[in-house]
Amino acid sequence: MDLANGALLGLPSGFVFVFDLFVGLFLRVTKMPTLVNYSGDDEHYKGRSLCSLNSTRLFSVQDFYTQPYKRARIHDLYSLYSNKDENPSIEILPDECLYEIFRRLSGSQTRSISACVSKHWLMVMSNVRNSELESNKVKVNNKSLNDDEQENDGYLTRSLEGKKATDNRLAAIAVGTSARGGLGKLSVRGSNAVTRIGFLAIARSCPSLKVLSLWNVPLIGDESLLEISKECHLLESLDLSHCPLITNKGLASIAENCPNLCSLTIESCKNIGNESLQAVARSCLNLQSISIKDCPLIKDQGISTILSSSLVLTKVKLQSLDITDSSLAVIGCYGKSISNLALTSLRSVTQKGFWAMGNAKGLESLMSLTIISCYGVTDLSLEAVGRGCRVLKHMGLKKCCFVLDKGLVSFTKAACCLESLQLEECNRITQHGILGTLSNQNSKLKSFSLVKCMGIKDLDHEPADFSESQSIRSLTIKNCIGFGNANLAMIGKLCPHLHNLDLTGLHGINDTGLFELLKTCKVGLSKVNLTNCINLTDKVVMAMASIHGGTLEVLNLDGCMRIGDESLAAIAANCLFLKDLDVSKSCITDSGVSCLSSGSHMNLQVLSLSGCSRVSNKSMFSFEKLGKTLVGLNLQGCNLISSSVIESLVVNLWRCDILS
Ligand SMILES: *[C@@H]1O[C@H](CO)[C@@H](O)[C@H](O)[C@H]1NC(C)=O
Ligand SMILES: *[C@@H]1O[C@H](CO)[C@@H](O)[C@H](O)[C@H]1NC(C)=O
Ligand SMILES: *[C@@H]1O[C@H](CO)[C@@H](O)[C@H](O)[C@H]1NC(C)=O
Ligand SMILES: *[C@@H]1O[C@H](CO)[C@@H](O)[C@H](O)[C@H]1NC(C)=O
Ligand SMILES: *[C@@H]1O[C@H](CO)[C@@H](O)[C@H](O)[C@H]1NC(C)=O
Ligand SMILES: *[C@@H]1O[C@H](CO)[C@@H](O)[C@H](O)[C@H]1NC(C)=O
Ligand SMILES: *[C@@H]1O[C@H](CO)[C@@H](O)[C@H](O)[C@H]1NC(C)=O
Ligand SMILES: CC(=O)N[C@H]1CO[C@H](CO)[C@@H](O)[C@@H]1O
Repeated sequence: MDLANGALLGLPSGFVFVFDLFVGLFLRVTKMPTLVNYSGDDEHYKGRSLCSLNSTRLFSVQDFYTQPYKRARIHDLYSLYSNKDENPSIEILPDECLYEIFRRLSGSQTRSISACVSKHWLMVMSNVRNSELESNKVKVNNKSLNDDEQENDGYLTRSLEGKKATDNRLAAIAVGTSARGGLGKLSVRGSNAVTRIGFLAIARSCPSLKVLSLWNVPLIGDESLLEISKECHLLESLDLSHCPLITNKGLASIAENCPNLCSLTIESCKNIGNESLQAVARSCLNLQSISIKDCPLIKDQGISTILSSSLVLTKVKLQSLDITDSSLAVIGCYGKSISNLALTSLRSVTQKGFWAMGNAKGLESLMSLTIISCYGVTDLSLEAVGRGCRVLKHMGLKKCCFVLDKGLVSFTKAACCLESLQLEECNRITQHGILGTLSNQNSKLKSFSLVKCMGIKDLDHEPADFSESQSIRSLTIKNCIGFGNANLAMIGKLCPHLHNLDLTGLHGINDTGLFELLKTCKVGLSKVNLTNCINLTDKVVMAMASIHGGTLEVLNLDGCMRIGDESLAAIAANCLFLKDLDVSKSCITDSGVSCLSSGSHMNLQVLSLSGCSRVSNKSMFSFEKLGKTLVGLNLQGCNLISSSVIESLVVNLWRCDILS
């Protein structure tokens, strides 16, 4: 058809599709057959009111609609449009009219194309509700939505960040996604430009929106949330961070209109207070996850209401809030459904609060508890928490400086289901606390981790009375500067069933201590991380290779600067199951790499040699041999390997990811 094909007529393509659209609209409105099928009969516009017309502005269009419809007319129109002196006539249509026209467009592609015509059209188009699209009316809405979801296997997602986040973009997203099952997830980050207009578009076009996340959008206020709440009743997750203009009004309106809300995150929103949480508590009976951080107006009343009224709440995170002991008591009484709880920097909560939380014994589903920077955690309150949380499996304590050894040991005795315990920067915990924790025979503890606990010193004598742990499989002692050889040897005796060992950054241990541990392990070690254990030498690595070579799968010796070629030779000879080896910043040379490559039974998949300044391009042949199994090779900072060698490796080892 020549009319639709502007190229044939030598017309600018922009003009043609506007025109095309316009003709299409006309036909649609007048219910005429398509132009291709034009029968030649004159038909008249039946005078159906398009919208509330502004007669002065609409005159010429009315005129056009009521004219006999003939090919000649259309050619007149061409000349009309192509006359540059006049405004394109279609622009004289009032928004209401465009709106009516746009909602009759069939097909998402047509709508998207029309939205590209101008900002003005885009804005009008984006305000057409999905439910108002003529082409959608035939479908049963909820059925088709569900089908689309399944097709997409998740949400249709759009993220806008920084300068890219504007109202026009939002409007374009609104139009572009409306037909594809609808936008499911929208996130806007760090924008000063988006306003209510953009959210109005999203709200109208995306009734299926389920996840909305707004971070650092300082100009967004309640109006935007009001628009969303009016249309997007399926919203399930709302995440607001650094949105200072949003107040209780906006959040309450979401709460009242979006009964499916199951996840709410509020961070650094200084105008959101306890009233909106009360609204959430009243209306959002499906709320399963709540995270609130650094909101000065949210106080005990808000937290208590929400925690005491929800029956399905499973995840709770509270950080830097001005709440007191009473909130914790409420959590302890009513938090029956909570399985994950994280409490951070609650400065006004005292020992009484944590004690009450445990003693109330209501936290009957709590599996995972993390407490960071809370001075209220003391020996007394920690033990109460251990007794109160009967099914607790994972516990993390960080920067809780009032917990002593006694409290730690009685907590682990009381929390009889505990499987993993992580302590970080708890500086009053000493070596005695560790031994007490590990030598508890009834414990189910599988994994124990100590990071930067500065109170730990080396044992001066071995305790006379201890019992082996039957359960411990994983042990991490990381960056504890005082931890020494005697501790390590003792741990070996206490934990004979270790599989995984991480001793990152222990400068206080050397071959002597590690060798003791290696000897006492009854089952083979499979993952060993000795990153930055600077005093270890080849001797202990050779011992490890011969004792644990049959089980070792991952070995990290990054930064063990005394380790060299002898270690690699022992590894090549003994560690047949090793998959991942890191000897970065060690003093290995080409001959070590060559040993590794001739260990023909090895099946190494990842090898890291970053910063090995003595490995040169002589190793090229070895790398090619290793490359038969390698999927990752790190050669960063190997200054003796020239770029031409790297290039040739990249070509020859095309299955392997090479970092250089
Ligand atoms: C013309 O219209 C008739 C009925 O309106 C339709 O069956 C036919 O397929 C159309 N032809 C073309 C070429 O579109
Ligand atoms: C009709 O349009 C004209 C020109 O755009 C405007 O001045 C006038 O207020 C409009 N009238 C109504 C009733 O909207
Ligand atoms: C949605 O679908 C369900 C069954 O699939 C039906 O019972 C319900 O009435 C539908 N709702 C609407 C608004 O069409
Ligand atoms: C580890 O090495 C440093 C210096 O290399 C030394 O001062 C320290 O005594 C060594 N520690 C042990 C336990 O060998
Ligand atoms: C390891 O350090 C201890 C001191 O903790 C020292 O007595 C011992 O000789 C060192 N062993 C080796 C092999 O350097
Ligand atoms: C070993 O520890 C270092 C430092 O904590 C860490 O970056 C690395 O991922 C660990 N490696 C393995 C294999 O666990
Ligand atoms: C090996 O490296 C040296 C410098 O480190 C370079 O001069 C030489 O050309 C390299 N050999 C090959 C084959 O790339
Ligand atoms: C008990 C309590 O703290 N209530 C407060 C809830 O928040 C509003 C302000 O947002 C306060 O006025 C209430 O006192």
